[in-house]
Amino acid sequence: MATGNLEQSLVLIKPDALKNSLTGYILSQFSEFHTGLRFAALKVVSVNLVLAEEHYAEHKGKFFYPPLLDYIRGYLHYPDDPRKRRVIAIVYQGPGAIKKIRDICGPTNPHDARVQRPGCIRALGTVVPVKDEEGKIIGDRVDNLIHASANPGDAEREIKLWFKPTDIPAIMRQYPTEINEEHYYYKDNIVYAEHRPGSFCFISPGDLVWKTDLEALRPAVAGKEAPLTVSAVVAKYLINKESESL
Ligand code: 3AN
Repeated sequence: MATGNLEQSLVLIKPDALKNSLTGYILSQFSEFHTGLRFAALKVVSVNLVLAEEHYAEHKGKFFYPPLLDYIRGYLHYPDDPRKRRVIAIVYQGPGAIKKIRDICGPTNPHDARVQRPGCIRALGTVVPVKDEEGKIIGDRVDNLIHASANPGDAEREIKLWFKPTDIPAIMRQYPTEINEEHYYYKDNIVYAEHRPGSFCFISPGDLVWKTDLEALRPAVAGKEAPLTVSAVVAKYLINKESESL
């Protein structure tokens, strides 16, 4: 877990922020000049279902979980334009990165944000009623423009979920890596040590991978219980592959 001067945080500029052309504004709020934080990694991501489910795993079962998945995947803001369904994923690094970024984002709910921290990024967000199948309002959907890691443990989990080690310059990598020596193939939420029809090889010998991913893959291919789900390892290897159904 990275701390001190090297602390890292994952920021996601979500589809509602992109739709409202707030990217430049958000980046300027986090600029090194204002925050002392630096980019460690950045990419444009078409969010696959596996990645969305893993990112929001803690909310599984809550009424807002299904719309939350549609939201982060861009379906709510771009129902008719799949090309625009994406988020910008950024790793920031620097002293107190997590708290600095959370302070600039503000409270989760935009209504609270406007009252408690006028001027914060999420004060520009919105709240939309969620209805059940009969049309009855069952709560609110929170469109709050931006995600930011809540604590060092979440930052580590989220950065390793969205980024491969090689997406981050070596000198800025904060979590242990390993050179892999096996082949790992994936199909339908199962990892194999050998090729199976319809599977694809997502890690090959010589690839640099997160140590914790290998610690999960080794037992997973042996059919044993692993410390991490297969989805949490594979999601980043599915990013920006061609199929929306992944
Ligand atoms: P934060 O993003 O401030 O860390 P989390 O992690 O509790 O907040 O929630 C993740 C996302 O889930 C939020 N950004 C928001 O879009 C949605 N969310 C959280 N709590 C609620 C809620 N009570 N009702 C509707 N949506 C929520």
